[in-house]
Amino acid sequence: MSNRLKVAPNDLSAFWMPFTANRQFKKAPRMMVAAKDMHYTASDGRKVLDGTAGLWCVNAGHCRPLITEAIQSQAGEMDYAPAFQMGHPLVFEFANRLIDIAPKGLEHVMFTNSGSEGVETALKTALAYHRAKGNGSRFRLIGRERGYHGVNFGGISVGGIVPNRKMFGTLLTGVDHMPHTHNLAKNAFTKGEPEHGAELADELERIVTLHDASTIAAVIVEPVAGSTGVLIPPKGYLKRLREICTKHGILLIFDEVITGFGRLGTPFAADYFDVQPDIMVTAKGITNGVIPMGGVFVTKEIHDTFMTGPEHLIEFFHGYTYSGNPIGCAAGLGTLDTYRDEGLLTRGAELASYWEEALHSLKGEPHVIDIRNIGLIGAIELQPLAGEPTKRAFSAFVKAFERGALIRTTGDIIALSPPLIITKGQINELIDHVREVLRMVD
Ligand code: PXG
Repeated sequence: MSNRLKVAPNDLSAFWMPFTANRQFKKAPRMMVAAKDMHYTASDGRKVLDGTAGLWCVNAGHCRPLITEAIQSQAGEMDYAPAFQMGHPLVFEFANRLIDIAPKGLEHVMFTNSGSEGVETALKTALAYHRAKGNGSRFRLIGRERGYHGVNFGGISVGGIVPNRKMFGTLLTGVDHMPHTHNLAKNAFTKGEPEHGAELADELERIVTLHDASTIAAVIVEPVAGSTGVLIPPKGYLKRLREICTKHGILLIFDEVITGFGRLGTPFAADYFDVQPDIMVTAKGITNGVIPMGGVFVTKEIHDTFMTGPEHLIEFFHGYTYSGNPIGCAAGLGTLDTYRDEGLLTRGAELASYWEEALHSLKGEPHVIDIRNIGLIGAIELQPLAGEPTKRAFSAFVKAFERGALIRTTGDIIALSPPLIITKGQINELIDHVREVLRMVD
């Protein structure tokens, strides 16, 4: 470790960091060098409580033995096997284990290497499905304002985060967006699902009327929007979206990249809201964030639609060199074993009310204009500094890190999503860190 602790700032120029203020970071780097369970170790030796499960992915906590051992042993046994026209046992075992816990109706899974690739896979599957059914006129894809579906062209096209889109030309054509559901005037400080806003699902009817259902392939939403600052669906909203999609023959895609694998206290958000999507995108928690991987789940109806024609022909011209690679599958199986042995896919339900009370105890602290929560997700929205949006929350993030807690900010919203192994004592500790930094920042 001693070597790793001595990273000098003038060594930092080669790496162009993702979604980072590079110049600011490189002047005052924040480095992690080790991790175990609920904590990181920073490069100055301090322990940092992980309030964000890395980036919403380390659901079982860090460096868990079953996952580490599975990767180590697979790396020595078989490192890679070709993914096209060849197989290896682990990928089939992993797929079966995933389908065992998947929401009802989702019976097949394709593998990717990230959430962004999962989104592209889902959108392409939707288009190809309709075409295979003889409905090639269904080419439109509908997303939502403030949606985040990764950073590839399909994902940013259906996504609704302006800085992620505006630099990149015309994007996909034939895309439309529903309005987001965030409404502070009506729903501020709601615990759990907000009362107001289910009627916003009817905006999909308006879009259908505008374009005609016969042109629309799919609607994609995050059941709970994460990256944009934790937007929790109003009561009844997702069920209404499902009804409208079904009525018009439109596929409903749930992007469960952050909600999948126990984040809401159920295995998936589809279970929590009792709404069945046609396609479900997952990543992050699928391997506890340890090996890059994603899984795209589809119904039997979608899968079987492709399984026609001569058997020697490839049914779907899509896939990646590393789809279901052995070490990723080993990590995934170790992850599922850990979730199962420790009951982590439902542990959030036991902690949710404690988490909710702890979070909402921040009401009345400086700058706080909203607090929202669901499962083991929390958000604290701050009044932006006049003329300097994002600065206040970012300064809270830096101060929290210095004090020993990792939080995440987006805009002027603090988002919290700890590993599902967090204890009540650690919830108190995390919230106390946030309380202290709110009292410290300008
Ligand atoms: N869909 C959703 C809903 C996501 O949250 C992606 C797709 C893309 O996944 P990949 O694996 O390609 O990054 C995501 C990713 C944050 C944060 O702090 C969220 C994500 C990534 C990084 C940071 O909110 N979500």
